[in-house]
Amino acid sequence: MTTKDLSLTEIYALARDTMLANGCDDANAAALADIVTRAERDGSHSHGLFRVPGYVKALRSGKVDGTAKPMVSHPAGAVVRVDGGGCFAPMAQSVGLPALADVASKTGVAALSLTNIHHFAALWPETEYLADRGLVGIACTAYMPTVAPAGSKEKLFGTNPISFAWPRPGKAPVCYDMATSAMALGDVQIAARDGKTVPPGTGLDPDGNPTTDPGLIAKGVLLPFGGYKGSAIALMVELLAAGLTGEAFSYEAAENDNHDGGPPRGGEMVIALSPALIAGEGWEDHVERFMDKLTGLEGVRVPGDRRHRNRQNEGLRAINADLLDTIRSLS
Ligand code: NDP
Ligand code: PYC
Repeated sequence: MTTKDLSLTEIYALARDTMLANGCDDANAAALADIVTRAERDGSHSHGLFRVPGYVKALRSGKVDGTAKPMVSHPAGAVVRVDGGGCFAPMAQSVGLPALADVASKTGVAALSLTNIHHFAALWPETEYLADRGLVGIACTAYMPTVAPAGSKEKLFGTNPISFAWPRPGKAPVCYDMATSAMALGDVQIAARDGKTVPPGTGLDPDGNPTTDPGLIAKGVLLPFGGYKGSAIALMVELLAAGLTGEAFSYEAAENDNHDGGPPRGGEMVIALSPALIAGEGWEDHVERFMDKLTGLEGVRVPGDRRHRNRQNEGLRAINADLLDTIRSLS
């Protein structure tokens, strides 16, 4: 694979200029460029610049409104709702997350229901936003049918990611962020692009046969991680991100979508909990003693550590050269 080196400033400018050239206003372009840059900074490669062509397709087809102004409301005590007005998710989060953190810090628990949004990014930015403010964060979103529920060979679930972050004052949070499929679709697509195989158990070809060819899996179905257990979590994500927000289940998102290659309209559920208010004084030390036990075990690493280590490096990032050419041709 040929790559070209870009600084984080250059990555931000490329993403922002591409969004501006395709109908975004300053605020929407900045929100998107920020999320793309943070993904590249942390090494979330399947959800950084790789997603920009899809974002542009959604803007050009008119599916996404690059000038949307998301509206925040408070329909019930600890419930925050954002109507994204058809924006990409980061724009809606930019107004929803501060409101969520504010309520959870006062009440101990709060839920943010994001609707009328298009999510194509990683979810750790949402949960780490909360952890950076002393709150536990849980976020999930659905997608379009990509994954066969356990027992079936037919796709119904999205790749349905879920992220969890736990605050560690003075340290990077514990944070996992994972598709509930055996592999994220973006990583399957990147493996296909780079001519690699994927591990057995990742998915089935269009005839329902197991395969390690990512190109065939992209045309067939992905499997949930961990069999029926991952399938149950994917089911929970459908219910929280669509049932609880009132937005589209993955199958409804596909029915409503114009299939331009960009993210479909859907919802996201973000939950915030305050350990200071729920556990009370001393929660930090109590948890750190547990974390010491965990990290004292040979072979264990804390989820999020790889990204947080990458984040310390402010240097150049190697970007796929063909992807760069594609993105530059979009302005
Ligand atoms: P990975 O399988 O790469 O990683 C999942 C989590 O496990 C990460 O938090 C990772 O931490 C952690 N982890 C990995 N290896 C270890 C290890 N050996 N020990 C402890 N923890 C470990 O993620 P996925 O491929 O499942 O998902 C990739 C991204 O795709 C996610 O950011 C997700 O949000 C995004 N996505 C978005 C969708 C959307 O609709 N918007 C749909 C599906 C996925 P670390 O990062 O530090 O390696
Ligand atoms: O990687 O599975 C994925 C994905 C779907 C939507 C955004 N990312």
